[in-house]
Amino acid sequence: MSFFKRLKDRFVPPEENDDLLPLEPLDDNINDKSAETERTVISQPVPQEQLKKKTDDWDFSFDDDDLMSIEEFEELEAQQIGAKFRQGLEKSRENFQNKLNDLLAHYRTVDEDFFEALEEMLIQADVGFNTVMELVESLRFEAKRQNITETKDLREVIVEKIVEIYEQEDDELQTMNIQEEGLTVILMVGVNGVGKTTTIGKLAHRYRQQGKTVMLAAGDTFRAGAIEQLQVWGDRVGVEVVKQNEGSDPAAVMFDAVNAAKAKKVDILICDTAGRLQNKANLMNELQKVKKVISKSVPGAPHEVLLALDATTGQNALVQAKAFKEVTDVTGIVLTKLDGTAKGGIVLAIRNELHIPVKFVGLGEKLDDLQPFDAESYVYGLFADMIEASGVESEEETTETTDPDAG
Ligand SMILES: Nc1nc2c(ncn2[C@@H]2O[C@H](COP(=O)(O)OP(=O)(O)OP(=O)(O)O)[C@@H](O)[C@H]2O)c(=O)[nH]1
Ligand SMILES: [Mg+2]
Repeated sequence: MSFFKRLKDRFVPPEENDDLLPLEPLDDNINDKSAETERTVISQPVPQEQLKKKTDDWDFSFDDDDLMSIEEFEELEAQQIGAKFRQGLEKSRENFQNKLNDLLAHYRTVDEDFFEALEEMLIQADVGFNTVMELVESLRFEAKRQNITETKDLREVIVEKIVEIYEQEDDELQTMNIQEEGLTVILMVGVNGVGKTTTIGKLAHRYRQQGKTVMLAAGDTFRAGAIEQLQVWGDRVGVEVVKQNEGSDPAAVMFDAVNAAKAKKVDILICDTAGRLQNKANLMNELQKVKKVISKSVPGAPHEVLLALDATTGQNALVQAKAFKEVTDVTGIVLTKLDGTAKGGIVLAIRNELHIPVKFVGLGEKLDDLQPFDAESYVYGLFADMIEASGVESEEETTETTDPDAG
């Protein structure tokens, strides 16, 4: 099966399923006050102890006539994820798709001029110099191997190579290190304003939806209003926030929080920290102190140190990541505000040049706009129209197929 066809089958709902879509958004914008009031009526958070008890006693022996099968559920879920990436990457898609189509129209034959123009296009989309060189080199090779002479026949190969270049790194690291037994501690770090606190709120929501109990630690004692901001998220998602006064020692907050989480047998503790500039040594050292306090109370913790990077800052995000990587073991990146940039290629640069997996991407400001990163969902978001149009096109061109394995 062709690569585009596979993506299409995975993410695009078949015609007859149209009545199931568009899917209801899980939640509304935090700034939308009217929706806020309405939501509190419909979805009062269940107290966590109750939730835990409830999921423990669940009775699965009900009549299953109205239930969808696991396969149907997974299909619907994939389509929902596809729709999220499609929506969140709209700006980048306009950029990537249009430019690629322009290139293919301008350069009809596969030659050095075409590859150079492609390199330039990808570099402008923040893919990162080294990654672009590697990508285009493998395209040159593939074009030769498959004897592709017309650029239009390279379209699918280009998209496929993007996935390959992302996935060549170790796959195991991609998933979150969530403990099956006992407490998991997640530490969120990053410079000011990148979206740490918002991401914590979204993450807490995600884990709550999976039936886990969650607690938050208000480790940003530095910025005025930071503790209140986290508390708003805590109230919204229905999870407890451990906090002290503004100006207190963040390591002391973490100490309290870890002990409270252990005592209450919470599944996941997510710790907020103050935004810090990567070139301020004292603040960076403070992170090490916070980490030490956590690991003393829970051996092996923090299980994840997530670095939030703002996708709209482009190559600067790479500079930040390098600096944080030097002082602390960053286990994953949360790339926020991907919806706000047309240069979504930054994902590839991060993965390929830093060797840190992008674990989540922020695709908007709503609660369910934080999605686990997945290379295929990402390229679907970047090239959705092209992918969706692909079958139709090839039906028209069946006689012209260049795939040596076809027929
Ligand atoms: N569009 C969009 N906006 C986002 C996303 N993630 C965060 N934001 C916005 O980014 C702004 C800053 O987010 P915060 O969560 O306060 O950032 P922070 O890193 O905690 O900032 P400090 O506490 O000041 O260091 C807010 O207006 C968020 O709504 C995203 O994925 N997409
Ligand atoms: Mg914050």
